[in-house]
Amino acid sequence: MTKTALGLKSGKTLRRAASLILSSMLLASCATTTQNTTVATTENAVGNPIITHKYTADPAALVYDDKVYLYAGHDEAPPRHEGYVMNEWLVFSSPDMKNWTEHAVPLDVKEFKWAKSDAWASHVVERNGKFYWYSTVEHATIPGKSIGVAVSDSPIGPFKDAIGSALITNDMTKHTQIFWDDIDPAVFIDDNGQAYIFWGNTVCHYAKLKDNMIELDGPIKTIQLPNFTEAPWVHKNKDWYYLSYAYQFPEKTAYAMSRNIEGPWEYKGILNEVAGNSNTNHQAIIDFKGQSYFIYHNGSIPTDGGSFRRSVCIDYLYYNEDGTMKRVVMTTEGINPVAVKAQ
Ligand code: FUB
Repeated sequence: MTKTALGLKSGKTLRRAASLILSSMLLASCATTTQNTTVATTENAVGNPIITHKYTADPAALVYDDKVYLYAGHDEAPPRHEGYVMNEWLVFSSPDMKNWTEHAVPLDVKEFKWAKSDAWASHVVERNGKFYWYSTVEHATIPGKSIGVAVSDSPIGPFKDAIGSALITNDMTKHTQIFWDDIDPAVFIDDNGQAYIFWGNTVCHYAKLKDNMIELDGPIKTIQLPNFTEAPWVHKNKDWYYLSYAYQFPEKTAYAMSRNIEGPWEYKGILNEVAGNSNTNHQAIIDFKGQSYFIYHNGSIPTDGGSFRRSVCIDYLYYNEDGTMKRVVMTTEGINPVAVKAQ
């Protein structure tokens, strides 16, 4: 384990502190275990960030078979290091959004032999019983960031490179001069089975995917969105498509809506404010058991948390009657009202 966060909840009850100490001892005793480690129980899961023994960033979530799978990048930058150090991705699962189990590391940059570093933002989707993990990495020979795909028969992996080369490289997108515009994939499968991949930094790109999920199907297009920085996420609610994204820098989250996955998209405003102590925000949006959730990261873990040592948080998401989304209220107590009452 890279870090425990006993200091995080200081000021709460002794009982709670004792519970945290016990949990940390349990975590410490599991330090060399790579399989199915319970990282949070009803006792200590309440509150944001939801994971405190490791720094986790760029959440993506998948609802499958009555469970939520949370995929995240692993921020490994040492204290005071101002830059991303990210070599692997992590996976956690939960039957109830409160109790989270950490599984063995499912994917490492080294799995992509053609890549050299940077396990940046990613997204996992399921199709026909297979799980496809779209991952941002730095390409070893084509200058710039790129997107690879790994595949597994299980949502917790292990995942293997599905292509043996990148799906998207910087030389395929000529809309900007920068080397890091091909990041942050988000895949959406429409009701008619057509899959799309969205991605980008400063420019929002999208393209169709073939049924095999590992080839683009047609041209790369762009979407004009005000102050688009990065981190697109597409979801559907009733008859509306939503495209949320990181807005400006430091990042808020903004969103647009459309009746059609291919647009036109109408900008609707800010969904989430700048997340505490982090210049990035990186949202995922899911519905689970009748409730909508907004998953993001902040830099709130004392003393070393920050923009390069981030932590995943979850808060509720609500819709208005007209389909627009209410602004997210970021909380420290998180999404467990029963346990909050018990404090
Ligand atoms: O984690 C590295 C980068 O920071 C991600 O790709 C962006 O979305 C931002 O969160």
